[in-house]
Amino acid sequence: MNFQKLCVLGLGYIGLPTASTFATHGLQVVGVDVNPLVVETLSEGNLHIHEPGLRTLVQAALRSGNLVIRQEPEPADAFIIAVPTPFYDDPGNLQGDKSADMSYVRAASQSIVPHLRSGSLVILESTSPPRTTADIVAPILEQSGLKAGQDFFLAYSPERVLPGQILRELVDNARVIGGITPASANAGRDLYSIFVRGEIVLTDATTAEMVKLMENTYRDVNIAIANEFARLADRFGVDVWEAIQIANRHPRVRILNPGPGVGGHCISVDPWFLVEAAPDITPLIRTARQVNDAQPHLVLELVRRALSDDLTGRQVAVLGLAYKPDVDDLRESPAIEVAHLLVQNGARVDAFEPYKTGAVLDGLNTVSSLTAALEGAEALLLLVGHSAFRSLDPQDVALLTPARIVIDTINAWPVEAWRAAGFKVYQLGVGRSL
Ligand code: SAJ
Repeated sequence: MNFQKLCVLGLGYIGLPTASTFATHGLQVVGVDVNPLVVETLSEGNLHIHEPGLRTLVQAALRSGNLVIRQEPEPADAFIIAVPTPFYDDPGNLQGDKSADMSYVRAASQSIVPHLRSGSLVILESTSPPRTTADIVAPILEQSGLKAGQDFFLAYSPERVLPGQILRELVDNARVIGGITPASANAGRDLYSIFVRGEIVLTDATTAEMVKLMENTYRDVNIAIANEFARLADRFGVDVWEAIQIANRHPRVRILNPGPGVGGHCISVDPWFLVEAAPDITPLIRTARQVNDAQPHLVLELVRRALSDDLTGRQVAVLGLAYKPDVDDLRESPAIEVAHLLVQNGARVDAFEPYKTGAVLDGLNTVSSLTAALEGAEALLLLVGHSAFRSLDPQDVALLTPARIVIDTINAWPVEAWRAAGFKVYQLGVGRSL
């Protein structure tokens, strides 16, 4: 198939890089966002999100004239839906499960209906529960009078890029394209092969939906077992980090890292799509989510232990608020939850996030420098493995703070060096203070 004009609905972390990349590869692209503020910001060449290299790419796409930003879709040869599928705590669910909000996917599909033509291709990229493409998107698009798979092509293609690496991974990663018919999958391949250099794997739409959810659920469950090992190690006086390192010498064992919890908008969310779709057959996936969600409480208990069971009025320097190392993304961050829990339990928190020094967070005192976090602190709590924190010299830190207690939740700091600098070290998953 030959494509000249493409409409991308949703200009977030995925939609915007995708739209811009197609535009710089010669396609006429209409980038659509329902938020007038996003449309205005982008039209002026500014960005509402942060991703390395994205500003340059968007500006190049706009300058070439191939990318235009609009609030409404237009007729096109292909449409890509990349809108959010957020999750919310379902008050009707007594087990505390979460539910997906598919209203943006529905609304985006609806907005395409008047512009759909015979021979058009529609691709859903938003992470969605199994069968969304066939059971939700197809019936909406068929309100046009055209039949999915017969008159127009319809496929699901998940994004699998890592925040911080989006521009490179968008091009280099293997891409799965699941068509509701084989011809739909082929049409999807023709579109993405305009810029994708990774392997393009074709399958059916529901398999592609499952693949995406399975990838992130697999990771979540594996982090959960690491977190459970940390609890066991703590109880039995074992150093979980040492134990994992030894276990991982086994050729078929690859245990992940325990930590303060699982954050971000993908791994902490996607497993719920499977639980919600089939609650009766997903006890393991649900439990893994609960284990990972409980980690911030374990960190709270560790800090309590380090501060002799009394948090009231104690000043804690919280190092890192992002959901993972060397990104500025605070979404679903367990570090933020830990900081809140400390405050709720009476501690005075100075939180420092080097990648978002200006962040204003409800109920949290954020400071704009490491020095500000350290002065006056009684304990340092390391929550995120940012390179700037990993490379701290404990001798230098000792000069900047009265604190002589450090709590390392991610095994980033060499215990001996910190001890030599006069600190008492507590670690997540280590059954004794050193
Ligand atoms: N984490 C641990 N222990 C580990 C590894 C990670 O506690 O051993 C934590 C991190 O600190 C973080 C969370 O898990 O809070 C998730 O981080 P991540 O780096 O594993 O993944 P994401 O959410 O940044 O990106 C994932 C990727 N999926 C997989 O690696 C299977 C990415 O390829 C997907 O595109 C992305 O989710 C997505 O969009 O779904």
